[in-house]
Formats: sequence, structure tokens, C-alpha cells
Amino acid sequence: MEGIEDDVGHVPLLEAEEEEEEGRRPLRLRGSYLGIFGSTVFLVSMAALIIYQGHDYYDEAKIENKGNNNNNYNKVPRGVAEGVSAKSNSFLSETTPYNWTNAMLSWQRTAFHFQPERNWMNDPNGPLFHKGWYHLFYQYNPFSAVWGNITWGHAVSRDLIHWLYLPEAIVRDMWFDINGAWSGSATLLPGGEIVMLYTGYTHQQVQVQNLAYPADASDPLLLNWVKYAKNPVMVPPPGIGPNDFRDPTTAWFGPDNKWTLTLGSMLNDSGLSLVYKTTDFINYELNDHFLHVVPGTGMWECVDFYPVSINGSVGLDTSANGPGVKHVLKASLDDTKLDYYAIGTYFIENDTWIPDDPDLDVGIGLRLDYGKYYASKSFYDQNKQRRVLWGWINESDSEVADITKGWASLQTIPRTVLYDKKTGTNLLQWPVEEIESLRLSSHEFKELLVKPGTVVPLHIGPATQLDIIAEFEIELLGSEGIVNNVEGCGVGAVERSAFGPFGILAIANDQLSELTPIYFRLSNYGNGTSTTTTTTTTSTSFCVDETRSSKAPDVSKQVFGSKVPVLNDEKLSLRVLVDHSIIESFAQGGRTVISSRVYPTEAIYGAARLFLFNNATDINIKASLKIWQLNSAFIRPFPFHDTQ
Ligand code: DQQ
Repeated sequence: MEGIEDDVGHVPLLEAEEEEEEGRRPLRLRGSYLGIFGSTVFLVSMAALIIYQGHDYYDEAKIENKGNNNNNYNKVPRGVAEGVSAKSNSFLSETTPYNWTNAMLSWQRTAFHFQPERNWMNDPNGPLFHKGWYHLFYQYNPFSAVWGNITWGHAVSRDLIHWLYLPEAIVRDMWFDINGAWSGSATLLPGGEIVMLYTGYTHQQVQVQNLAYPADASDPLLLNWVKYAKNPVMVPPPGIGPNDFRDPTTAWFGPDNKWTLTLGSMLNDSGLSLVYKTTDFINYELNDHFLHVVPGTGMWECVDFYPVSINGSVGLDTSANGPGVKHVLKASLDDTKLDYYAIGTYFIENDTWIPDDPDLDVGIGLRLDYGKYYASKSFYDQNKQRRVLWGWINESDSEVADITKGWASLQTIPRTVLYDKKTGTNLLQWPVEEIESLRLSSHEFKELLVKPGTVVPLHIGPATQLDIIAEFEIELLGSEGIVNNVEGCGVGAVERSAFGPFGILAIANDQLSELTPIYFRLSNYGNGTSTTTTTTTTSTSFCVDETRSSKAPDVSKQVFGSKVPVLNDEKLSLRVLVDHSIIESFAQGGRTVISSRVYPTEAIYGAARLFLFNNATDINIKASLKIWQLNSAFIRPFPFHDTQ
């Protein structure tokens, strides 16, 4: 971080006008003012602003963290004491540790998902496209494979797939972020300037919002970042707890000629999104309405808010609005570590938003990903007119294993996000097209018959780096009117019912003693109409069953899944990206998505295979597939020589 004490004067749009008191109005929650809490929180807020006293917290933290490089681990989940979501599978410390070999642990590292060279990563931050480069920032612990010492890691890519590691962009070196440079977002200004707002965890453990900007916006790599000298620019307003105020979004520009942004908070267990307005990114005005609030959903982290086109097939700039536009509100629920979204209408006149379907409101309806997935963030890619979404995929193994392997966490393959014009109820997420540049040889299978209770091997060679596209047709056996007796995913793929489960077994060994089924299960089928899932009484579940993915006991293994809309004329379809210890699965063009982590002990390297299976009792399956081997994306350290 260069020029940290520089004044902000060389970025004209950031010129401070008069210092003004902001954010001091009491907040309204469902009609009742919470000013009663105001004075207490105001005092706490002010305490946060006490001038940094020169204590070298940074070095102290470094020393403390050396302890994390041995096999010590916490039974208290990391992060919780600091007011952010749990960052470790501490419950696994109760389980007998498995005797992981180096070969097993090395195999778990991915080949084309973004992960740092070493150590811990969590939320994606910033993202932006600038002068030919995609920039990904991420919550990073430079010292250990567990959460802590959070700074902003930084990597760049020409294509969202091949990455170059750069030096950390924002480190925690000032009183206003000494306990952590937490999540935040970039806003691109019309003049080519870039502003970054991020949450700082102060020396007094208060969450504040800080401003940073590139030292030289003409540098395509944006190597050096400057912190605004008079940070913080926002402090918790009255009524809001000092640890319930974080993760500013990208700002959007409105007809009032102001930039508007939102950030996550909570009041009385109601998750909510505060709205701030600014003209210069230094002075902020707090709206007296929330963007939205949902009772009982707890603290909202990493709120994301963006427009989607209901007719078009391109993404929209964050400031887009008007006819033909709906807005997506996403919150990461601190209580459950799940990312929920809803589609609705943004009322720009008072900066409020309501969901199209109140029964599918944020936190109680749809999830971006029904697997291991959290703290996602999207950005508008002006290079390809698309909205691109990142999500953080935590580990499902133990902290001990993470420390042994020396790294923890991945980012998803970036996904494009579109409104689903056909259903009108959900988003479509799909891996960015650039992933296809990794495709090597392919195998095609047409209408393979899979009878009830059978498994069919797919002879494709190595099965650890794959891009799989599959379609399934159903043939009803026996008479119609068969009654189904299992709803949803059931207890997993072992539970048989009339119309499911059927699908793919990924990262499986020949003995089928380790396997991960990715499957559909239908609640009903046929009804005398056609060969597809046509009736309104049919609901289709899409699931991933990790329970037999590994013989190791110290791994969290779950059955993930949800319903997926299937329209009358559609076949059941699947896209699966397999990359060692991560499997990302997309059903029906990305209406329902599941990311899962697998840590096999035997189904690794050449022993990892791919199968079809049908464990339904009353249907035959005909499966057509195209499967590509995927190349590795070589990630180069900085410095590098750009040959493009
Ligand atoms: N992670 C960051 C916070 C955010 C949380 C801290 C979500 O800013 O709320 O590392 O995982």
C-alpha cells in the first residue's frame, strides 16, 4: 500500500467538501423508531473514532498467528467472536482425525478454480474489469490456512479463468482497519476513476466503512491502493450495533444525481439493508428507510443488489433501471451461512425494494446455490455486457487437515446471471463461456439406457477434471398412476422411490465404495400425458449426496438439494463441472445450482471414475451426454511477463 497518508486531492471526484455529521438519524423498523438505542450505540460509534495510538497491532497479530501454522485448532468457530460468520468446521475437532496422506491432500487442490497459492481465503471482494484485466480481490489470511488477519488478496486475469497473483491490495495497517480489512465492493465512475468501499474492523472492534482508490488508475494491474486519510467514511448509525454494520455494495447512480449504496445489518433479529447516498464518496447521508427488511433472518452479510433485464439476454450495469428491469436482492445469512436471493421491484423514489412473491422473500425463499456456498458478490462486466457472480466455497474437511495441506477455500467458477424469462420466478446461473477454452478431448453418449437399480460406467478415462452436459428422458414402466413415496432428495441417493433418484455418480471408484451422486427425483410422472415431466402435480428435485463421497470420518458430508422448475416441453438437463475436490452442478440451464466438496480417500487420481445410475423403481432412464476433459488453468505468480 503506497501513499497511504496521501491526501485524496488528486482524485477530483473524491474532493471532500465540508465535514458534516451524518448517519445520526434514528432508524425505522416496521413503523417503530429505535432511537431508544441510539445514544448507547452513538457512544460506541464514537469510541471507534478515538485516534489510533500508534500501537503496532499488525506485528502483534503476526506473532499471535504463528501458532496457527502448527496443528493447534480452535473449538470455537473462527470469526464468531469478531461478529462475522463462523469460518471453520470446529465440530469436526470432535471426530477421530483421518490418516490423510500427502497424496490424498495434494489431489484435493483444484486445477481450474481460483484459489490462492497458499493460506486462507473467504469472500470475493471488489470485482471489476479495468483496461483489459479482470480483477478479483478476496478476503485473505497471509499467514495461515485459517480465518484471521484479514487483508485483501488480489489477482488478475484476461479471461476469468487463468489468474496471476498480485501483491495484497488492501492490508490492515490503520486504526480503522487494523483488526481486519473486510468485504467491500468497487464502483467504476464515468471518468474512469475507481472507488473501493470496504468494511474496516477498528482497533476498538467496531465495524466501519472505509474508502480506498487506486494510486494510479491508468495502471491496468491496479497494483497500488491508497486509503482515504480521513477514513472511516461511515460509522454505525444510532440503533445499529457496532458489529452489525458491514459489506458495502457497488454504488449505483440515480436520477437524483447521487450515488446510492446499501450494506447489511440487523435489528432485533430482523436482517436488513441500510441505504446511503453520496455525491463524492466521502460524505454520506443515511436514508430513513431500509432498502428491505425481513424479520427473523438475522444479520445480513455481503448484500448484493443489481438489476436484471426481463426481456434481454445481456447483463445490466448496476445503475440501470426503468421498464423491463427487475432488481435482485441477495443477502448472506450470518445465522445459517446461506446465500438467499429474491427478484423484485426497486422503487427508486425512496430506495426501497419489494419481492415479487412475498413467500419467496430474501432469507426464506430461493438460494443462489443449495450446496457449500456463501458471501457471493456480482459485478457488471462492461467488457462483455454480462453480470458475473462469484461465490466463496469453504472447505468441508477439518481445520487440522486445512493446516496440513496449507490452504483453505475456493471461489466458484465465475457464473453469468440472467433473469429466467421462461419461468419468471428465478435466476439462471451458468459458468462463464471462457471455461470452454479449457476443453480438451470429448466423449459423446447417445440415449444410454439405464434400468432401475443399475449403474452404467462411462469409459472416458480420467474423471477428475470434467465438463459434463447431460440430458435425461424418462420411460414409465408398468401402469400409470404409480404412487411416489419419497419427497425431495430423501435421505440421499440410496433411498429409492418410483421416479428417482437417477443421474450421475462423480468422483467414484470402481468398487463404488466412494461416490457422489448428482441426481433428480420426481414426485410424480406421466399422468397419461407424455414422455416428459408435464403435469402441474409433478415437482422435480435436484440433489447432490455427499454422504458416501469419502471414507474419512473427519469430513462434513451432506445431502444438498432443492426443487427445480421444469417446464412442459423441457427434458431434464444437467451441467456438471468436476475439479478434484469441488463439484459444481447446474440443473435446467442453471435454475438450481449445487456446489459440493468431496474429499475421497480412494477415488482419486486414476481411480476416479464416472457412472450413470438409476435407483428409481418404476422408470427407465435414457441418458445422452457430452463430456469434455478439462485442462488445468495455470496460475502464475507475480511478477510475470505479459505476452498477450
Ligand atoms: N466475511 C467478512 C465480512 C463478511 C463476512 C470478514 C462474510 O466482511 O461479513 O472476513 O463471510
